[in-house]
Amino acid sequence: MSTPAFDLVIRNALVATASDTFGADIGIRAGRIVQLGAALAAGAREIDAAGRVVTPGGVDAHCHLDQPMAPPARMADDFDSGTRAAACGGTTTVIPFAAQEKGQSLRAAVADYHRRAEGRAHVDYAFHLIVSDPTPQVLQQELPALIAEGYTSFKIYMTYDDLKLDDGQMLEVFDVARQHGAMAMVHAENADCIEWLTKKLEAAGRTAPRFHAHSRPMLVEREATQRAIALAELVDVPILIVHVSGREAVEQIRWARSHGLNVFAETCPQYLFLSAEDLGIDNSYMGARCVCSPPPRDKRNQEVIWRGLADGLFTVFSSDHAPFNFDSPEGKKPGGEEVAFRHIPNGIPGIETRMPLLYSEGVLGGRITLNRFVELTATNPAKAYGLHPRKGTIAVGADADLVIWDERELTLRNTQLHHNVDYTPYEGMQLNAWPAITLARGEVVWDGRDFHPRQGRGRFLACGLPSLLPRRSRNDKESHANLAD
Ligand code: DUC
Ligand code: ZN
Ligand code: ZN
Repeated sequence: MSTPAFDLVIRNALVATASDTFGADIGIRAGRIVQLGAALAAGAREIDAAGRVVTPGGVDAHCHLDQPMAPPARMADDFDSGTRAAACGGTTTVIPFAAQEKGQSLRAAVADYHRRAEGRAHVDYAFHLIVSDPTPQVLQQELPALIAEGYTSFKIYMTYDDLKLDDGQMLEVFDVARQHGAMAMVHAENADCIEWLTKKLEAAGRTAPRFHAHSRPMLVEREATQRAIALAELVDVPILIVHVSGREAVEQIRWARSHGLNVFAETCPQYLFLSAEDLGIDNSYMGARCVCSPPPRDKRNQEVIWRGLADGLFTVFSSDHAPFNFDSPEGKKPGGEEVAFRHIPNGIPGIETRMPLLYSEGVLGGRITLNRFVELTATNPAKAYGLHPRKGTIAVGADADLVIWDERELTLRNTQLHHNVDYTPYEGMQLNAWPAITLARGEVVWDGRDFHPRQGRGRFLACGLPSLLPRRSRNDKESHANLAD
């Protein structure tokens, strides 16, 4: 008997990419897509996807796994549980953060993060860097060398005492991104405004979780977004504003785009499906479960975010999975106590629910097209961080990272999820879709009922440069920073 042409054939798929939807069989060999077409030859294994949509596996370009925290805080998910949950929710590539502590070299942060990931991941992963201490050594040597080695994106913070950069430092980091073609991601909230408001709230005894949202109103995000845009314009560098939460920040980004600036934007499920009320309408501590930054806003802001997803304003849709248990001294109750909002670890889980939430409410709810769903959850994040076309699309030569969708009604329960967190903020939500099968480089990792573990299956991906924009030519307009004449 002759050997089969493929290791696996997915028959009768309704294939959706960022640009097209078409019927095809998908032929897979050695973890890659090698043929797309009608009536492909037999595979060693076959899966019939008749009547089902097949999309690229998701690329979750903003999630936090096993990131070192100041004690007693500790993330509930590491690379084992985090990538398990990702796979079961249709995500086949994750990009968490190797975070530099002040005083630490970036190299040391990267080496430590590799140790945390090595041999543990079930799906492929790359790293963003977090630059919190841009010393001359970091700016002139470490960052350029790391970019060349495949760490081509870095996040900078405008808030959080242990992470924030001032405007001068932001300009320096942006300049490195410009010189080397890397992607700078910005957490845009004004630190001084937050501190001033927090002190006022504390003085008035307003320390329940819900006051977290009062301490970070839209204005603080709007101001920081505008400032980040101005700084990037000065340097003449593209930037990506992460976790955009509502109208006023969206307006700043629209302004920037209308003035020809390359400002990209990310949003997350919490800004579509949660509101400030989820932090509590009374002083209940249950609201700590939804404490994240920026905080969820209100219905009107949710609508603005939906519009931005539909009309192209947003480039990527990520989870910002930042996993802390609710009922834990390492999580939302530091040291076992119900604490003032300032001390509640920021972040909510969402790595497993990101794709099904947007498919259900966005695609099946008629708010975005199927192709836009693919663009936001897979293709654009792969392009923004230099992983395309290996990741983020269904094409000959791409990795066989695929989701076969099951359009059925279900009620979301934390007991059914695969993260290590003791709650989901979306408990009880009615959804209309969940992955029937997730394939990671041609292997079934999730079959709709069971997870198929293989720690170490996930490999580290060195990233290329972002490919959302054409490469700069030498004749491009010079930046304000170029003082040649
Ligand atoms: N905000 C962040 O900036 N990062 C992690 C989680 C959060 O809420
Ligand atoms: Zn952030
Ligand atoms: Zn984050």
